[in-house]
Amino acid sequence: MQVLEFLEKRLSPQEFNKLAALNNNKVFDFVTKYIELCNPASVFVRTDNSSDIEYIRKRAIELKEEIPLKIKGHTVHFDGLYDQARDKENTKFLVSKDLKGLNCIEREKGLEEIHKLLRNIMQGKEMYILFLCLGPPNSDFSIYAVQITDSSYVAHSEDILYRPAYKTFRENPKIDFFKYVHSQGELDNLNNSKNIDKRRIYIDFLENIVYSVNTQYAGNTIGLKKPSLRLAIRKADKEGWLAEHMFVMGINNKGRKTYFTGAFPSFCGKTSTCMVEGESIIGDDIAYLRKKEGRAYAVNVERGIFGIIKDVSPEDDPLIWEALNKEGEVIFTNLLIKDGMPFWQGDKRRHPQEGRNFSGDWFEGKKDKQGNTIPPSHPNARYTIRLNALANYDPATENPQGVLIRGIIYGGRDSDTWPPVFESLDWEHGVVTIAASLESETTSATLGKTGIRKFNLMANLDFLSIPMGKYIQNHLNFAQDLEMVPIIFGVNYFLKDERGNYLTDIQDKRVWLKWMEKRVHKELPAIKTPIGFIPYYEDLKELFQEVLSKNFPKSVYLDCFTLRINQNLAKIERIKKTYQDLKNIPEKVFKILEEQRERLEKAKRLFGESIPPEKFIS
Ligand code: SPV
Ligand code: MN
Repeated sequence: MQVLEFLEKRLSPQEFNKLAALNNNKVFDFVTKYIELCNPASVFVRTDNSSDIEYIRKRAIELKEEIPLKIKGHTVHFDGLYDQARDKENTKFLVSKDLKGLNCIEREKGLEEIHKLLRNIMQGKEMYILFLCLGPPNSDFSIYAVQITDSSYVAHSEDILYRPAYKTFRENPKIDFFKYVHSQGELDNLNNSKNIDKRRIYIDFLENIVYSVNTQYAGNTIGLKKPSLRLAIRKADKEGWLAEHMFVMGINNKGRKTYFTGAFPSFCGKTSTCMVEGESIIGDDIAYLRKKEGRAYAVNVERGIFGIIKDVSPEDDPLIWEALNKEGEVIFTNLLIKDGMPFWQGDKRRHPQEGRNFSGDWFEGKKDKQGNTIPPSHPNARYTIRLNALANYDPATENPQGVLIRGIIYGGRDSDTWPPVFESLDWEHGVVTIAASLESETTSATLGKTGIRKFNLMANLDFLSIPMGKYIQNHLNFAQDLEMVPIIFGVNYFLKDERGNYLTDIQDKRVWLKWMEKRVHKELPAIKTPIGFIPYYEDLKELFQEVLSKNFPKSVYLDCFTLRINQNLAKIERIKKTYQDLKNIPEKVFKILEEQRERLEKAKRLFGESIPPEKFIS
């Protein structure tokens, strides 16, 4: 057997035996191909054993991919100055026929390019091979994966974020799996990917492989994170389930726990929602949803969090703060380090004037080559922790059956249109006017102008790997044979008054969550408006008192929930235009948008452009 002979020659006896024990030809072929091509000096095969996991942690420090910090178990990793986020432009699907609306490259051409970049790229380096699982092990939700990488930081992060699966591979020699090949490429004197101009993330559906080269940022490199979401959306489309950019959380009410998922574009409060005090967290980023016996269930694909650290403070995020300040495994990325302590934007502490950050040695006023001031900590700086480091971790995360989903929340950054919380009229209305109409305003954390509204259906646009019409149709279909249909809600934490002041506080989301939980159980009435159901003042007043011990003035309620007709009409026009420009959008999308437009126009004729909730009480 040629492949095994090759592997025996290239690997040490110990590593070869680990691989050979899998008895899996698909694994042998895959790793052989990329050992031959990338040509590493050595290969390490990670089993589920703690000594193997420890080896990767140790290598990350030896190779200076991570620097140990003062608190035991804490390290920091820096990505290069120009490698601080997902590279959308260079993330492409390898296809034989262009998929309209998606960033594509002709498959043969893309494969040739990426294989050329990979040739000898690991010369002198160690290759790590990991066997992992997306979702809880031994679950019908789960997808298995093999990651090849030359970065010990990537391998270490994947251990924090995903469940190990070497044992499952060994027990199932015919196991099917997603495949990932990553290389940081040549490194500069700061240990950062040097050839950023040749940064590529190429996705090949035909083989279920994602290639990632000349980059270190986790959103580009960690195969099981966003690369896998793109492969999973495709698989879900074929098999009739949903792969979503969603958190999963339990909302508590006197001993009752009700599970919700929630989709928000980046920087819109997704992680901070599922981590609020008093509730429980299953996951903060990616969920798989399946139907079983007429009900919708979800699992978290991950077992850890790669969360934005900006604005994490003891007052606003006490649970994250606690997890980030105690002993235990934490990888901080792209913030400021001084005397072994991390500092970040919005941590509400006095900052040192100098230290080490993602630009190397940093000092106040340091500028990049373009003359822009380099901040001490990047707006997209992050922390990586295990979910079970959080006080509100929900052990149901590991349930292979998933959790029963009763509500789905969508939210974006919206200064003037949606109220802080509302409920769709029914599933299809929610899919079309909330999920598929999701927009978010740009922030200073992304390149370009701020305050520009960007369309982002289901907060999943960046990861869509099938045509948009098909994706929406799958959502419309999902509830068809459900007996217990989850209720779709919209939230907006960013609504402003006419003077530009936020109308709600950061903690108010805790009240919106409780309102949604009670609505799912039909315990509260609501006011029917043209865009959906909104809360009664009295109910919110009581909940504000109960949850936050806070008075909720009627004037604030009116500012928040007065229906802004013109803004809602303008939104429908924008969304209609977006979909009209695309092919094969289900007719139902236009029909439901049109019905909503008519309801809004009628209300405008009766009550004007700005309609307080009481006008809708019949
Ligand atoms: C996001 O941007 O949605 C993230 C971080 O969760 S990344 O891994 O970059 O996708
Ligand atoms: Mn995400």
